[in-house]
Amino acid sequence: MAARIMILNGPNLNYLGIREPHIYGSTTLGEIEASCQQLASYLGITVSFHQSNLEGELVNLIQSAHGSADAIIMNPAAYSFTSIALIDALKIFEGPKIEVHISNIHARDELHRHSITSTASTAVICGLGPYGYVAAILAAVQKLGKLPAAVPASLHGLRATN
Ligand code: CA2
Repeated sequence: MAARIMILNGPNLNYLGIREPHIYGSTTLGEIEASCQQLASYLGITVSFHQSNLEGELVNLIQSAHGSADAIIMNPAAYSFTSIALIDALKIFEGPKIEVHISNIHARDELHRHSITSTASTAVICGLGPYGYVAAILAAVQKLGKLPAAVPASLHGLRATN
């Protein structure tokens, strides 16, 4: 069965490419989704892509991933720094959970530096801009062991268990 990835985006990310391009770049969320869908068809996987400004809606989506997605990729945006509800929901999901930030949160101000949701994530990717979503898809599909055999061996990883 093809790998199914759910990609979640938190509050205000619908303004990507429209406001504050000096911090978050000029790529829109629609363009990020298009690049994720393009990679998904290349890899033979499915991607469902969502954005919500509401914490409870993100919790509902994570809960709905049970049985409908094999991995979750999430940019929780501002909820990264506040949301116990997202942590609890993520902990219940058993598959790979990859947190993505467009900016390098470690190089940001005190308010934007300490992600608490990352404690419930398998891995964190930050500072790569929109390419972080591409890297996260590759990593999630590799972790699921569902990369096509035809991709270069290096993308499969050095050990089957890593
Ligand atoms: O770098 C990221 O992806 C962030 O998750 C973005 C969050 C920020 O709170 C995190 O520290 C890092 C902010 C998302 C708000 O998105 C906007 C997009 C355009 C203009 C204004 C806000």
